[in-house]
Amino acid sequence: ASSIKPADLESFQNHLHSSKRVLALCGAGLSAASGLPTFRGAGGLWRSYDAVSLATPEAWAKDPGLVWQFYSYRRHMALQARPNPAHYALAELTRRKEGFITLSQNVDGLSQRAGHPASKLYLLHGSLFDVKCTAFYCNHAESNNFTDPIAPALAVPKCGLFPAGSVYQAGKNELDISDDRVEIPELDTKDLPHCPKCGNGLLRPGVVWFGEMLPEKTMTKIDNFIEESKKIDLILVIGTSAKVYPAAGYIEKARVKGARVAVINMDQADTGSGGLKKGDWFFEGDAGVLVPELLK
Ligand code: BJW
Repeated sequence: ASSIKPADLESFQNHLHSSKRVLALCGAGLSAASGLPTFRGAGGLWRSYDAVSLATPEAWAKDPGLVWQFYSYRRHMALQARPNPAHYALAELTRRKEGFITLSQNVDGLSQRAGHPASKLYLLHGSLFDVKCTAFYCNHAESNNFTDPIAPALAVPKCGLFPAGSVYQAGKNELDISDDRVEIPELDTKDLPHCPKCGNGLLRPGVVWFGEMLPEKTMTKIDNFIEESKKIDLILVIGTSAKVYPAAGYIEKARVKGARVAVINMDQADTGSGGLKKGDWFFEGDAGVLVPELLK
C-alpha cells in the first residue's frame, strides 16, 4: 500500500498537471533502489574511507591508485545495476512535459539508460563514464567510455552487492572490494589508465570533485532555463541531502521564481537548507516507489 496520503497525492498531481515550467533536482537516493550506495549516512563508506573524502583533488594527489580503485568499482557496479522505476518515470515525464528539465548530481548513467532525453538532462557532477587527461598540455577528454575494467590492474574481482549488515564470508565467490576485509593491491601509477592522445598523461574520472567548477555550459543552460521562465511552477527534490552547492542552490533559485517544492526522500530531515514552506510537499519513502506513483 502507498504511504502517500490521498489528499497530498491529489493536490500534488493537480499542481504538476497544471505546471508549465518544472525542474527536478536528483541525488544519490534516486539510484538507491537500483542498489547503488549513497554518499552520506549508512552506505557512505567505501572500505574505511568516507566516500566524500575520496571525491576530492586531495585524495587524487595523495593516491591516484586508490581513487581509481574506488571509481573503477563504481563504474563496474553502475554497469551491473539497472535503472529503477523512478528513472523511467522521470524520463517519461520529460517526454510528456515540454517545460521540464532534470538536474542530476548522479554520475551513474542510469537516467540515460532509462531513456531520459539527453537535451533535458543536465549532469551537474559529470559522469563515471567520462575520462579526461590530467597532463596540463593535453586537452583529451572522452565520453561514454564503458570499458570495464578501464585498465587491467583495475579489474574488480567477481563481485556483487554486499548488503549492509550482512556478514562477509571469505571463500564465497562474492567479493566486494568496498569491504575493507577484502584485500586490494597497492597500485603504481604505471598500472593506471593513460591518455591515448598524448600517450603520457594519467587519465582521471570526468567527475566534479569538491573545489572544482561544475561544467560551465551545463550551468549556463540551466541558468538560461530559469531566467527565461516568467515563473517556475515546481521543483522536485528527489533523493538528495541537498547539502552540496551549487546544486542545492537551485532549490532557492526555483523558489525565487515562485516554485513550490516537493521533496521525495527517505529522511524527513533532508529538506534542504531553507526547510519546507507552506504549499510544499514532503513524500517520505523510497524514490523508486514514490516517484512513479507521483508522476502518473
Ligand atoms: C533516499 C533513498 C531512497 C537514500 N529514496 N531517498 C556554498 C556554501 C558552502 C560551501 C560551498 C558553497 N558553494 C560551494 C561550496 C563548496 C562545495 C560544497 O558544496 N561543500 C558543501 C559540502 C558545504 N562545493 C563544491 O566544491 C562544488 N564546486 C564549486 O562550488 O565550485 C566553485 C568553487 C570552486 C572553488 C572554490 C569555491 C567555489 C563541487 C561539488 C562537487 C560534489 N562532488 C560529489 C562527487 C561527484 C563524483 C562522484 O560521484 O564521485 O558529488 S560529492 C557527492 O555529493 C556527489 C554527489 O553528487 C553530491 C550530493 O550528494 P547526494 O546525491 O545528495 O547524496 P547524499 O548521500 O548526500 O544524500 C542521499 C539522499 O538520499 C539522502 O537525503 C537520503 O536520505 C536519501 N535517500 N535512499 C529516496 N531509496
